[in-house]
Amino acid sequence: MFIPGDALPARPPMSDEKSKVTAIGIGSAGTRIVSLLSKKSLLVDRFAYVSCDSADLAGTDGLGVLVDSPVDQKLTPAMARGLAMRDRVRIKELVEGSKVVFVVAGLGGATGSGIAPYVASVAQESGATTVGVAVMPFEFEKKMRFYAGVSLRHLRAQSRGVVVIDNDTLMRSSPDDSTLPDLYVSANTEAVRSLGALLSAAAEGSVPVGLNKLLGTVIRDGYSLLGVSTSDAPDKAEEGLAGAVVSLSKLAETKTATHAVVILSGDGSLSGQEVGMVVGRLGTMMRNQGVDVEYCVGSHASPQLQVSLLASGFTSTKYDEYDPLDRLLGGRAIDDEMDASFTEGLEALSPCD
Ligand SMILES: Nc1nc2c(ncn2[C@@H]2O[C@H](COP(=O)(O)OP(=O)(O)OP(=O)(O)O)[C@@H](O)[C@H]2O)c(=O)[nH]1
Ligand SMILES: [Mg+2]
Repeated sequence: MFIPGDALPARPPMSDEKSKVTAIGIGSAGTRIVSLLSKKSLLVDRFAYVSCDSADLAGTDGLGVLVDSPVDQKLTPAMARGLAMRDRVRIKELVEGSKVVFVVAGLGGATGSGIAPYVASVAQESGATTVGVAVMPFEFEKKMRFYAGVSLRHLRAQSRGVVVIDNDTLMRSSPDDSTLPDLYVSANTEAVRSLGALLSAAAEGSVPVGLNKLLGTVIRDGYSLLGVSTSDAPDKAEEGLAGAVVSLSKLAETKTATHAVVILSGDGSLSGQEVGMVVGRLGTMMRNQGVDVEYCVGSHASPQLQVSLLASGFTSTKYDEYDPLDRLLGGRAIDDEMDASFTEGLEALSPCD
């Protein structure tokens, strides 16, 4: 059982762990995705979790910080962040000694949106190269867009790069009558397949992208966006790649990307020629001959080919509209974190007449 504010279980000594890669899941979506990721064999050595909800931590296996929060109030992101600030020391312990930290959260709720940028700032301060992984709300969650947009801006400011994964992209293969928990399960499987292939260590039948190349793509001005697709057609490499480009084009103009990583996961029957075709054709499909392409190949049991496409350097994305404040301010900064230390949140104050 997690005790509020405690990091459990006891952290092993970190002195000899300078090259550690840590993944931290925040809030409900973040903890579920990182917990699933921890079951894969990856370049990640340490898995950790932060949430205001003990139910999120109950299913995890690793280091956890339960942020104590009032049970009688609906949290806002600013309140969640203010509460997490009291656990700074324990959060710092989660990232201590890490060279690279991935901070994973679904944005749009209170916990992930509020705490992910804070955890990223603590990780950056500890000297780790910090990468945010932000899962953006479903199309039907319009009310969550504002928090998600503001949090994405904060996460970007506190990280070296942000990988943005759209929940609508991930639920593409779910049947129409899926329940919300079903949608989450299939979205998480899809997210972990792509992230897992990106972060995989060398294994038989795989060509890992390598952490340096991955970070080289992700640490760009702007966001890295993920497009995904599957194919079992005879020309599956071509069809899968085209589908992934279409999926990406729903998030941003593919012709403005500067870097891309293609992630191919198949049953091992993919020929070198097919891989070469994918890498060679990507520029044409993205209407972008200048895009710099890396690739990695992972293996799985199904004959279906899964193609994920991570691209960065976009001049604008669909998420720019989620944060109208940023556009209104035109690059000028305001202190919109100022209510972080009020547990009541600004909306609890009486309006001025
Ligand atoms: N892919 C995926 N998305 C999820 C999952 N759980 C929630 N989401 C989405 O992630 C976004 C944030 O939701 P939560 O993660 O539930 O929010 P939270 O960070 O726990 O914040 P609270 O409001 O305090 O519960 C929303 O768009 C949700 O639809 C999940 O397991 N997988
Ligand atoms: Mg939650």
